[in-house]
Amino acid sequence: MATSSRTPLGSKNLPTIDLQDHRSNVSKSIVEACHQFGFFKVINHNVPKDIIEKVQQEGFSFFAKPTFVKQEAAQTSPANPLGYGHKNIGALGDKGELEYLLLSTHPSYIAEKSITISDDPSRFSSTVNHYIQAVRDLTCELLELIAEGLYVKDKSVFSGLIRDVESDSLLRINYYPPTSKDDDIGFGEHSDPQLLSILTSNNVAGLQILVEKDAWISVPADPNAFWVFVGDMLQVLTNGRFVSVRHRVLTNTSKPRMSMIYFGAPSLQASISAPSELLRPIGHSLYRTFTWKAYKEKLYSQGLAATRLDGFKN
Ligand code: GA4
Repeated sequence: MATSSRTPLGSKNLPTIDLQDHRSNVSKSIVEACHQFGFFKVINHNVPKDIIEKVQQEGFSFFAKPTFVKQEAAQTSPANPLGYGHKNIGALGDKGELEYLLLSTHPSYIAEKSITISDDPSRFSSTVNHYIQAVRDLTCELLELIAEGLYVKDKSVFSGLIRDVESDSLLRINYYPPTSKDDDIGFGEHSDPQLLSILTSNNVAGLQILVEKDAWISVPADPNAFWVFVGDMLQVLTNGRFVSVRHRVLTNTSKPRMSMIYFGAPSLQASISAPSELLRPIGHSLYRTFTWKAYKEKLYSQGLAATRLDGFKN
């Protein structure tokens, strides 16, 4: 893993993983990208294009509805972050120039919520459920490749957390309308708390990742690819080998951007600790063992931009 001989990273040479490549190359390159940047692009994945486009269409038709209709799908209380949101992110005053749907990935939740989201709830549920299954499979495949590339014996040590039927994974559909000036904050700087996040968008850019202090890199739009972010939990599970990547979204004046992000999370009760192989060479865990539920509680007590893992160090 080359950290010293870094080529300066720019929008044109972001790490790209071709999933059709040889498996051993793929796992090596993913580990290297996660280690250096906590971020990479995936091409030639198996998520069917029509499934992606159908979810996007569902998103566009929902966000085009009148506000009073969208409010039907809004959160029921500040303690419940799920549902429709407009400009408010979390309950502590973070703002962004967007509208969004934040959904649990459980089919029963999707079925119930689809009644307030769509005029054709069964079409909405089946479209979204198909998409969730496909991106969950992609996330699990990537987590297995990561385990392989890190020489962890149990290849499903990370993916098993996401495959758990009680996994707390989320789907977020973000709609950024054109703003009166370029480069307003669409979604402010933060790291994702889960293991891996998998993002795709329409053909409108706006996403930026932070590679070094104050060095923001614009990520070009590519509707055929997924962008993958290392989250805080994968930082803990790799005992700090990977660091969760900070990112944000800026707006533009001309076209609406729509992104869909799947956040692969453990179940609330899952306890988060690195597998023994990854305790070497330091010989101990950098973080104390905690549950995803405990982390989530902390998460929602702090603002979007917080660096939350500091409070979980050993
Ligand atoms: C950032 C990543 C995901 O979008 C999210 C966000 C969550 C929310 O919108 O409810 C949080 C944010 C995210 C981190 C800090 C807290 C919680 C808003 C916020 C201010 C769904 C998540 O899991 O954490």
